Amino acid sequence: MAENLRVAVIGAGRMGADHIQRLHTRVHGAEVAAVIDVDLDRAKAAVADIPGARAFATPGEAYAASAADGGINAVVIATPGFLHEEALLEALALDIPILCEKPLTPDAESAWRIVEAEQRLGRKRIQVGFMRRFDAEYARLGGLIRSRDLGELLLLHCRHRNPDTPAGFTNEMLINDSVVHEFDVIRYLTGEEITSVQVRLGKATSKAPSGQHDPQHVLIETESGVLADVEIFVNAQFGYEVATQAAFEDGIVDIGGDGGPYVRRAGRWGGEVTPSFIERFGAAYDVEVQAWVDAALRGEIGGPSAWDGYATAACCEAGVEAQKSGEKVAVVLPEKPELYWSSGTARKGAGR
Ligand code: ISE
Repeated sequence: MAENLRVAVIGAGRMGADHIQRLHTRVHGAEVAAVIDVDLDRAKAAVADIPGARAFATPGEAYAASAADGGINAVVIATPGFLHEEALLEALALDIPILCEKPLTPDAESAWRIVEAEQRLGRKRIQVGFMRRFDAEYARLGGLIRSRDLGELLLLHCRHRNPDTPAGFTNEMLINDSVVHEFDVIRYLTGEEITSVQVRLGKATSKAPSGQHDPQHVLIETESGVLADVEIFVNAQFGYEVATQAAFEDGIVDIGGDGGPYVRRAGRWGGEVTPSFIERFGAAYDVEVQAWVDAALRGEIGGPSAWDGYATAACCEAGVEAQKSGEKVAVVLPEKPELYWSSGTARKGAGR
């Protein structure tokens, strides 16, 4: 692999623009070589301040230009999920490192096609953008669980609150777009696959757009019987909160509470509520992208794999079915392909 990753970013929307800035200004060992967006003007605007970076309307055009001059040797996919499969297959065919924003693809069947394509290639090229694994507090909690300092982990209580939802955010997206992170992080923390999902719909807020039942209560079980409950509340008004409480045999651990500064002024006390996931997870995104770049330069991936993307897609499918039926729905996975066995966890385990 060359000295620097020359990255094509596909999609210059909110997440794409964020990654472009990150790669351009904060990440070492990589540069933005191209930005691709169906809205060519948006792509051009995104590269305007980046010397040498080019704008294209399609990945095909960018790769064709690169075939002549070798301008691109890695790709970040930050388009909406329904466009991921095609972009992933194109990049896999080029055998270049890929960082794909979550979800890997919108459903388990298409996610499995990606897993199969990567197996045919014979090496892991895809890292999925589950950034919570790179958040310092989640990482510490993961370490505590693995160390067994507090005994066995028994329960996880997860709060996932957003101030509001963008236009077009459907009821299924509470699971597919938001709870998907909890599925991944529960798998990461426990090192186990999720075996069932149930969704309970209680009293709903009047602040949700029509079609959304908000909040929802999601109940999750893992292979060893760890129970996790998730409050997903995406029109919570007050601000952004992603927090978890873990109950162990010998203690309780909380992560994700509001951080300082804690200000006392004119007879009052208080601080600022985190406004959105960009502020809550900004540092985690930086660590994630740097880990991807560092690993890509060694010919590896530096985080969650296509298997993790597939397994969470299967959890999401069960979650959406559970939303509709109210029943506990089993998550049944095929055996993890050998390509994704890690040295520590062999056949089993959720891609730690
Ligand atoms: C959004 O896509 C994210 O990834 C955020 O982390 C999550 O909190 C939000 O619910 C999603 O819509």
